[in-house]
Amino acid sequence: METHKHILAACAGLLLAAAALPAAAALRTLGAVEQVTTSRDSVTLSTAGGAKLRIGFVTPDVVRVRMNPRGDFDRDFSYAIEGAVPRADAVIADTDDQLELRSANGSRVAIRKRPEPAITVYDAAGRVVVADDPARPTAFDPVDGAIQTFKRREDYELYYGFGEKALPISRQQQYMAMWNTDTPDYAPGTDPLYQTIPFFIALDDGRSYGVFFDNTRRSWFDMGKTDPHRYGFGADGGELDYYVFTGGAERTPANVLRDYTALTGRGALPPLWALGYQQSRWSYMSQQRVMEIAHSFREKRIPADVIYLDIDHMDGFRVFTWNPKTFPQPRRMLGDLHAQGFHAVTIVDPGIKYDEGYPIYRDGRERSVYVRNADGSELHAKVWPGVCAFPDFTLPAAREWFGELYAAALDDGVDGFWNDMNEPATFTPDGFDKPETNHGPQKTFPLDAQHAGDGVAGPHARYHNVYGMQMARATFEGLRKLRPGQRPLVLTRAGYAGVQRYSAVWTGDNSANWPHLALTIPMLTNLSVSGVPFVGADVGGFMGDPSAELYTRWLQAAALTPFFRTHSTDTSAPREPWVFGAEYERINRAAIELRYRLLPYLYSLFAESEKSGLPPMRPLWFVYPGDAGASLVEDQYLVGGDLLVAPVVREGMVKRTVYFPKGDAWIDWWDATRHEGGTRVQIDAPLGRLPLFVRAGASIPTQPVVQHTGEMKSAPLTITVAAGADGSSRFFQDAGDGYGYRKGQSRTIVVTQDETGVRLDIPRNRGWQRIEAVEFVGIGAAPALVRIDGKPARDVRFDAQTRRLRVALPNEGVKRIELLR
Ligand code: MIG
Repeated sequence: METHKHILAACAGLLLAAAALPAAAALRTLGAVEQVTTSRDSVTLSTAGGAKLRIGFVTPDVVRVRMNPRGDFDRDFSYAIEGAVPRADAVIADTDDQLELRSANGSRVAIRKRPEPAITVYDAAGRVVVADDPARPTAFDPVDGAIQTFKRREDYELYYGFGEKALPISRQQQYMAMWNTDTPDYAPGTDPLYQTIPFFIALDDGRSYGVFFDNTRRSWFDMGKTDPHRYGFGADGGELDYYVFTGGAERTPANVLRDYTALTGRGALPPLWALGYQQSRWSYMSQQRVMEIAHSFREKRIPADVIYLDIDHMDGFRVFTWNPKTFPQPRRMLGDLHAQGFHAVTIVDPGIKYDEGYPIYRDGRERSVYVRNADGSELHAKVWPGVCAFPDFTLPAAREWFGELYAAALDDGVDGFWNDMNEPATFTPDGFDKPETNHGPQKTFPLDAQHAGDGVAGPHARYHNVYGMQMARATFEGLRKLRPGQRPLVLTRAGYAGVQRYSAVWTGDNSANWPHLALTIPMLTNLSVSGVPFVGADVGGFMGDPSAELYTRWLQAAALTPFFRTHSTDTSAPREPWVFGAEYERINRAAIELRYRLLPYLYSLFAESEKSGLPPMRPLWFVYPGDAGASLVEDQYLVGGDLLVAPVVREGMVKRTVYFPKGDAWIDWWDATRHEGGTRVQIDAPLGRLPLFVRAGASIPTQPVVQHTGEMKSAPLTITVAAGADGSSRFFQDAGDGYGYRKGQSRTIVVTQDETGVRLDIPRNRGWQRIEAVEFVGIGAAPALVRIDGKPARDVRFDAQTRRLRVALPNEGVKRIELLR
């Protein structure tokens, strides 16, 4: 905190005395470049002030800049990046005042040598991507090690990403901190929250670039708040190590995200069941209650796949135990759940009860896996079980040890795991007599606690932000080893850049009010474009009790978000989809059914995401960067490229305005009305309706309602074709779990639409969901004749009310369907 104020004060000082650094500032600049060493891919510079810089290409579209004020570089290691950072050759020119690096595709970096180093990155067309602000040269604090850099800012440039922020969709003119924090009941605007993802995508005039500041200490971004003409970032210490993603020749956000996730990893395809509806609360207090809930879902025919067991399933909150009184037969309970098509997820916190009678605690101590105080003693802090010790997840042996602890739970039949409290969060110690604030320093480990740092031991200040991610990693890697044939479901509250390699993320302790519902869209879309595809918010709002209307609207809004779970706090009223009365129950069921009808599409998007890094949930600007009308839309989202969702997020509203992005036309899912791109239209949204639109030209797989994903295998698919434009779509099918899909055990179906109908390319079916029909939505009237591979189709139905034309396929060998007027 101190350092921050310090740097900000220095900046404010700079504003007053623009000519030179004021004497009051403890910040020092680097000084002129004195020595240059070049290699095939980078330049290494020494400055008059004793700093070292290295600038080079990672790929022809990605630049890496490193600066260490202390004259030498740290170990080149990153928790965000798996393996070594790639390097790409550059053509380097060194003249008297300037250096220039040019990549294979023409992107360039120019480095001015005097009076201070100033770096400008250009795209292949010669346009400036990122430029150091010469008025605010890169600087450091020689006393405490803080570092910072400022870039010039264009007036209309917008910034997205930054992981998990309770802020409006674009973060221009915002100041944001990065320090993983347990912030229950956070108000919109609260910063920081649980996750640290120091990456953003900029958008100006239809062109994008990205910046990733890879520093695990407390860091900050000032995106033009102090001065609209510049933005900057810095950290309390460490290196100034950052990447500039130029976005390639097209300068698209998709290219930026592809390159960022090529570096930091991509979320793997989850097991199909994890995309079903999930029901949670803190806590279902007994085995019997859990079974009652499961039965109710099946009896009321509300589809669901997963039930969560929060902290009360444990014996005195000791992780990896069961409460013998309330959960006396966990195996039987889990077996019964499985028999009904449910999967179960249990919570696992990092705190291990300091209790000599608890074998896991003793084992951990004997193996020296716990975090230590500065004096070398075992760190103890209070959390749910009382005083606890905490595995040091930056120690490989601790990760391995912790990962193996999941064996017993898996053997019992638990299917997935939920890592909470891993910011890490702690309770205030006994006798604490200061005000308890959301960001109080007592809420985590002391900054000088000792971590192994995967070979570079260091204080908590350095490793705090990766603690949660490394816990999720321990869980993920443990599960992969223990059940190599199954895809893990891990859910984590805290994380750092790259967390997507291990886990889904939920947005923590949100609240049961309308502003929080509205906030889910900017929060989840920004997390998505921060490289994390599997994201969700507690449906209904964790803290407090939603009205029936709020819960229903929330369920609808969340029905097509990647991670779809109702969850609530311990003191909240029951919150299952049926508790608000018959009318709401009917509407809530329909919202969940919609999810299941579209699940084959959603699943396919996850398969695509593993390959491309593109998230299933997308903000409008990301898909339509050239449409200025789309850039600040934060009450709508896209699912993949083909579905546009416009939930009602305000109380009492039964109509809402929907913006249709330019360049495509959109067909109303419910009544097939066509809307042209670039228009803003009032849409009816009675309580029972989620405004939903499909892009003309797109084809998406849909299925009949199933009660859980286990029923999908025998559920035949319908390809829903949004008529009115040419287009080609593809979707993916496989076994729904395991890794066969990485060895070719999957198929990709391609549907191509033109003026006369569709062409189908359906590879041989090796046990996947059968395709039984093609349904055209958005055609004005029934065609005079429908032909399948040249012959009149036998089974054709036109529903005049929904304007859907359904054509049954005699078999999967069909190649072409023609609609003749
Ligand atoms: O101190 O496990 O965000 O989802 O229900 C609260 C109890 C601890 C915080 C999580 C919440 C969970 C709760 N946990």
